[in-house]
Amino acid sequence: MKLFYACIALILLISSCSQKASENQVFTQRIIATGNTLEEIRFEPDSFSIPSGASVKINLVNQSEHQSMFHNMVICTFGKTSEIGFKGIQAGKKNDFVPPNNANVLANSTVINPGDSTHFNFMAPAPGKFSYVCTFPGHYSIMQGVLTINVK
Ligand SMILES: [Cu+2]
Repeated sequence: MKLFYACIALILLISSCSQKASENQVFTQRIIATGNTLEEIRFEPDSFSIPSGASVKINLVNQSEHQSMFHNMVICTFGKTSEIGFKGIQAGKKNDFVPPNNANVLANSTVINPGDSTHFNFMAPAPGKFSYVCTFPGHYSIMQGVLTINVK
C-alpha cells in the first residue's frame, strides 16, 4: 500500500513539473514586414494568436528592398494604432517612433533597415485582442495586424 501512495505522489510530482514547463514555454512568432511602396507595405502574417501567460519571442524581418522602407513593430491596445502612430512620430527617431512610457504599448521592436531583422520578448497578458502596427512615419495607417491572446 505504501508503494501505491508513493507511486501516486510520484505521478502528481511529474505532472506538476510538466505543467510548470508548459507555463514557461517560449512561443516564437516570425513576422515579415514587406513591400516597397505605400500601397504594398504590410505585415505577414497580419494576424496571429498566442496563449495567455506564454513567454513570447517575436522575430521581425524587414524584407522590403527599397532604401526608404524602415519598419518597426509595436504591439498596442486594440484600436489604438492611430494614437500610437501619431504619438510615435512626435517621439521621434531617438525613441524608434514609439511613445515612451505609454500604457497602451505592450511591447515593441526597434526600427530596422531594409534587409535587417531583430527580435523582442514579452509575456502574453490576459486573454484579449491587441493591435500591432509599424509606427515608422507614414506607415501606421497601413501596416497593421491583430494579435489574439487565447485562454491557455
Ligand atoms: Cu513600416
